[in-house]
Amino acid sequence: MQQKKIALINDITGFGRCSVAVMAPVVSAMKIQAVAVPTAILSTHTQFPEYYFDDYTPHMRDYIDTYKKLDMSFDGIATGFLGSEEQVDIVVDFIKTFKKKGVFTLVDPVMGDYGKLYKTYTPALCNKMKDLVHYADILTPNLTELCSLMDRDYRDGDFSEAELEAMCQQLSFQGPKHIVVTGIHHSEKQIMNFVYSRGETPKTIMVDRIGGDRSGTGDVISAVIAGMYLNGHGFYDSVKRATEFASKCITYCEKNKVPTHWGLSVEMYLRDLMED
Ligand code: PXL
Repeated sequence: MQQKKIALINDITGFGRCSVAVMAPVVSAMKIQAVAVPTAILSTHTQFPEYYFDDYTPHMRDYIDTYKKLDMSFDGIATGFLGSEEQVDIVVDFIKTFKKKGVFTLVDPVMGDYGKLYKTYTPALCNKMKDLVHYADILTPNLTELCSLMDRDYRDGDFSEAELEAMCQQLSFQGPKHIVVTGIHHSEKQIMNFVYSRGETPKTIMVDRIGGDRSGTGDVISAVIAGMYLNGHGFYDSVKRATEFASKCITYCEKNKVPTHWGLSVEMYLRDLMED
């Protein structure tokens, strides 16, 4: 049997365990080959007070062209942090070229958190991100990103399950069969993940809130979902495994006083993801 390959269209950030830096080891542990397609190169992620940001847009077409010429194929495509509006067009072209029958696309519409957009995400870029939704099989927004995609006010993150279902249903009509809204503030003690699959009753997965929010958590969760799904698991089981893995890493970080912007210590538990 051939090993599976996933294209990770995302930034490469040296310090802070986000995007490719954390997604590649996670999918590798799940026996899937990670192929990085960089969107930007950063020294640290944008939650640090200082970071070097090199937009990779001018090089992406040539980079991707070699994969076209080599007639390369992928089993999955996962997109994340994008650095410019033009990149969305490049990513759409990538998906159109490589999304052959049976290939799935996970779009993590990375744009912001806690009701606020990241510094590099202009309103125009956020608007453009809506184009990508049409190409997703799986969409993994947090509540901030869901609201931004739906042009809804964040309202301090206070949404009922019926409202979440209605928003997911509307988004699902645009393309993605599966949507998980991650990291919803449910109570002081718990975080809710809202799992929606078109035509099915939505389910929630509750996880205990352990300390403050940690950057890179969404990237770890997306990577585990992509890996599980590629390995033949259902969407709900994939999300469950992803949230359990992230919780375990977060517990370790809390116990060991890892600063919240250093990302999750996935290295400690990669072994757990290795299945036969
Ligand atoms: O984890 C999301 C993310 C990805 N990539 C970069 C980021 C962030 C969040 O801040 O700055 C560069």
